[in-house]
Amino acid sequence: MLETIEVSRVKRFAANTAGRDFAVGDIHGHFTRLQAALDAVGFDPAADRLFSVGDLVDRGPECEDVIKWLNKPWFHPVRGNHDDYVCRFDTCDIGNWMYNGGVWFVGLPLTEQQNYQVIFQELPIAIEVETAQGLIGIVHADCPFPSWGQLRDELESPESNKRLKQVQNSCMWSRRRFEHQETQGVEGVRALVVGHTTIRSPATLGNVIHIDTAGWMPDRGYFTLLNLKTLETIPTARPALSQDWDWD
Ligand SMILES: [Mn+2]
Repeated sequence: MLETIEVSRVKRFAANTAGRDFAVGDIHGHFTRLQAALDAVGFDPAADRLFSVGDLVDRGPECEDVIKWLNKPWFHPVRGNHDDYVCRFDTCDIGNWMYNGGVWFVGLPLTEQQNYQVIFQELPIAIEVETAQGLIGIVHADCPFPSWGQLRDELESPESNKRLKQVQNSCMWSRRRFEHQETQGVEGVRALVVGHTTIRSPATLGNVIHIDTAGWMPDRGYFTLLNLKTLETIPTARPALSQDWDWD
């Protein structure tokens, strides 16, 4: 596979000269539905790569399949706020996590929980992918700075643990940009790809592309795949869904 340079919180990928690169929104334990979306674009595991905005687990029925997916050499997720619960399972507010879909984890044997924790702690907060047209940034929820370079610096060389925690939490939790419909975008990247905020169809604010079209909500959503070279989304139009009326 292509060479990667791994640092603790930001993972860089060289351009994919062999195949296509896609990004997908929040998965939440729906890997069968994700595979169907990949099949629909003729995803080639020998050449193509799939980047994920994280939230791999909670809520859906196939959370434990995540280990199988993390072992696929072409699957590259960042850490979402739900993945971060796994990283902090022994110190987080378990009641709050269970309320938000963490029930699958709570009943696992302690050694298995610890195994998940070790694996999930390797998930980077940010990914950057080179394309012929420029660098693509990926975080779960938001880049809390006007430039990608500043985010990279803050994650790689934080001035304090407190500051790092704030920055990471913004990357994983913030809905500020979408709620305020901010269009100034992020300097230093061709595009920033995010999930976390569930939307009816993909939305672009400046150069920030929101792709969580709720593939993890049966009947209400679908998986959008974003081609990182062309920035085209697939499917190109929202498919007919049985509970379309359920959206605001
Ligand atoms: Mn999320």
